[in-house]
Amino acid sequence: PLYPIPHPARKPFVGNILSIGSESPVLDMWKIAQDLGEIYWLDMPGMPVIVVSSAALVDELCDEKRFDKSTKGTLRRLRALSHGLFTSDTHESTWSKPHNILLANFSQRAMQAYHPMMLDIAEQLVTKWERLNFDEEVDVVRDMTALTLDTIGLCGFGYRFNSFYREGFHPFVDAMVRTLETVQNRRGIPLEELMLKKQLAQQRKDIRFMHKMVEDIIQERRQSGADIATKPDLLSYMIAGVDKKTGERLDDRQIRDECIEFLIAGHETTSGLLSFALYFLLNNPEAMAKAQAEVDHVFGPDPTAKPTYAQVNRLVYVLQVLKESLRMFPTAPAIAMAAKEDTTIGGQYTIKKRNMVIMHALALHRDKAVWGEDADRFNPDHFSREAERERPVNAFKPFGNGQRACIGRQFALQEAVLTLGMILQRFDLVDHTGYKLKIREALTIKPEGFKIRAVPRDPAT
Ligand code: MNH
Repeated sequence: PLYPIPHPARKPFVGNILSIGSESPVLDMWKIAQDLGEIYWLDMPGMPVIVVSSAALVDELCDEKRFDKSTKGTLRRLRALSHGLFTSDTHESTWSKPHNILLANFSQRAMQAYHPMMLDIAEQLVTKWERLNFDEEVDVVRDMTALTLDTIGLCGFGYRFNSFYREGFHPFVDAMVRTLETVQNRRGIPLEELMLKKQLAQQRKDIRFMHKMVEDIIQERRQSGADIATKPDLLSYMIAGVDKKTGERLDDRQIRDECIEFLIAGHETTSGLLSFALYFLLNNPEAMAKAQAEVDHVFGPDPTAKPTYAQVNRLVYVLQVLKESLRMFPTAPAIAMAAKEDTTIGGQYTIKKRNMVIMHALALHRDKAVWGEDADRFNPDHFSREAERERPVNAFKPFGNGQRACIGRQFALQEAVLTLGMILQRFDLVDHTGYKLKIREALTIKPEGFKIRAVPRDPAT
């Protein structure tokens, strides 16, 4: 029915739901794109889903006059936990108000205020690694998750999850991970609520727990009398901020939901990025050597010196490494969009307003038409200044699009450059298991079971 858009063979009743496993839907969609090309559609429960993956067609999706973010499905279900920036539709005040209030606090200039807190957590990571014995290894995803979670907890609302002082994670994190899993397991098929009865009861309990904990943090902050001057974190900005358009502030419920959404949107994506970057550096000795030489040059000869904010911003090659990792494996590998009115793309494909359109960033980032013949090869030179200037603007989309793009992108890159810089400053890394990449997909993607050794560098070299 969506002719001439191609589609894979369907089964009676279930359509294409079996082509897309719940284990790795986005990777499955990537495989189908390799067979069917830049656009195809899937017959999914409730609606057809159109998957778009070429630079030429994605460029049209990025036209905000014609397309917008869609919250159908997973994001809509997440609203039981939080209804804020990330899960709202663009026309809702739960998007525009926090967006207007917070945008300045995520600008490049605002990052300086977070530097001491980011450094605090990054030091905990490298201290842990320094104290490992020669026969102990690093669980990369675990430690990167600890780092990003603790960083957003501290910069977000002055709370220490203290993940480097525990065996597992803080109970809040367990509740959040369970809730995200349950939300993702739902696919809108009949009888689902019955099948998931136990999980849904657990979810209600988890949500009550998370709400209460963040409400208490907000209340404590209000009673403490701390403000932007004494505690420059996102919570202070949200309490003080006024939306210039409406003259309104955020109420405590909205602030609570934003705090929760920073955790959801901000920690897995950044930890996946750092994990993939380490994976690629270990598999590309030349890039590793170049990155480490840059760090030595910028941070200076003392391997224990604390990097300053200005130094972090001079690590341009380290930033290229991180961007190239995000190109190869964007940790938020696909996003949902919809047409504002029925429209046509590629001069021939009709997109109805009710269709869900998946912008497949991972597939887009491998389009040889814009990335060249070496699109599948890790090469930080893809992000040299000249290469960036010459490439079409919408060829690289790890952070989503337009006004609905990631508000935390400078924050994530600042944190990632600082952390990767400090790791390279202090350690030589060893892939002692000869790790073979295996990607685990939840809402985001990560290298599963990736373990390394971190050998403290000799201060003399
Ligand atoms: Mn983040 C939106 C990717 C780090 C907070 N983020 C998005 C979107 C993508 C994304 C893609 C768009 C989603 C959609 O269209 O449905 N985010 C990332 C990646 C990283 C990341 C790849 C790290 C690398 N994000 C962060 C961090 C924070 C954050 C860190 C918080 C400090 N992200 C958000 C919020 C939104 C968002 C909030 C929703 C913004 C909006 O809709 O206005």
